[in-house]
Amino acid sequence: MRIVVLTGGIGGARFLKGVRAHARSINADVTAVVNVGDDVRMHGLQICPDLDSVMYTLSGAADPERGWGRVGETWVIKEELAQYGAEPTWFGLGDKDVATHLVRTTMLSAGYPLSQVTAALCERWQPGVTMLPATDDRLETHVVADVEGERKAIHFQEWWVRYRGKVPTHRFVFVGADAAKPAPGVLDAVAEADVVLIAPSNPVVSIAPVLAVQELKQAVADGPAPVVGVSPIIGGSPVRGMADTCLTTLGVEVSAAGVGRLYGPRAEGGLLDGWLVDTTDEGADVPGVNVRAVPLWMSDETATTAMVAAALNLAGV
Ligand code: FO1
Repeated sequence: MRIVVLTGGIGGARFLKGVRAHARSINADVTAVVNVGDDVRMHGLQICPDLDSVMYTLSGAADPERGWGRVGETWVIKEELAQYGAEPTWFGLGDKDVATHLVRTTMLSAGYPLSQVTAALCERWQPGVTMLPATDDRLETHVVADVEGERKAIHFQEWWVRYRGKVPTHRFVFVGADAAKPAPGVLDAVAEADVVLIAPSNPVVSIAPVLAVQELKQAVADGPAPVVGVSPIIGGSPVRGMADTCLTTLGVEVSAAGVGRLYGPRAEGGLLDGWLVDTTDEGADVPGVNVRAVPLWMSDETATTAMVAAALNLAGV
């Protein structure tokens, strides 16, 4: 069996641990199609937060509290940069993490596409799933917000890290999306998939930038594989992060049903055949979509693996 997961962010990385565990138990292959909208160039380095969160989390190298960056990290480079007053000082680059960005930036500068760079980094980390960026092209999430007394578009990382999303926010723009093509292997993976899962990631800034790659979204919507999503909202709140702020900005109800309706039923041009919600959201109404309520707290890998089994069961695979 072939499982494809659309994913981004820290929650998505944690979800993938359960997907990998369940896949191993049924001898299935997993391909993670990972958001690149968070990617940012800082201090001359190309940083890919969601790809790195997946790679580090699946290889046990991620800091379990932060969910991003490396466990046992040191911050000498960050402190030295601050001593030079080298902006941005609000974005923390760990010393071990910098090595990843140096290798990635060197390979990108030599002309390797991000998908090949990711495969090269995974040689070391062996995540146990195939990791594909949604696109090798430039695609960046920018946020139109009122900051320092003016309305302007800032990079997602500045919105997320510097301002913590605590500024009047008006729009999310996926710069480059209209020209972005699916990375090599993505369309084949979707075409050959027995099931496509949408991870419980932030629907607005982690999943939407993946779906902004039009050919990718169309391939999922038109593909033969059943599509089952997992709600990132439990009992009206996101498990972590700022999905509530993001959904409110879009005028979408902050609920399991609201996100299910955002992705929409496949029969009406949307993506979903099935929608997994937490037991507290039993009865969530998503017209045209098969909704099932199971425990969705990813308290540990066993709980996450049970969620994945429920998702595949809902997909009928
Ligand atoms: N998140 C923070 O809250 N503060 C940081 O200083 C920070 C640095 C950072 C460096 C590399 C990296 O891969 C991720 C980093 N993140 C940081 C997390 C990042 O903003 C998020 O992981 C995603 O972009 C949102 O899911």
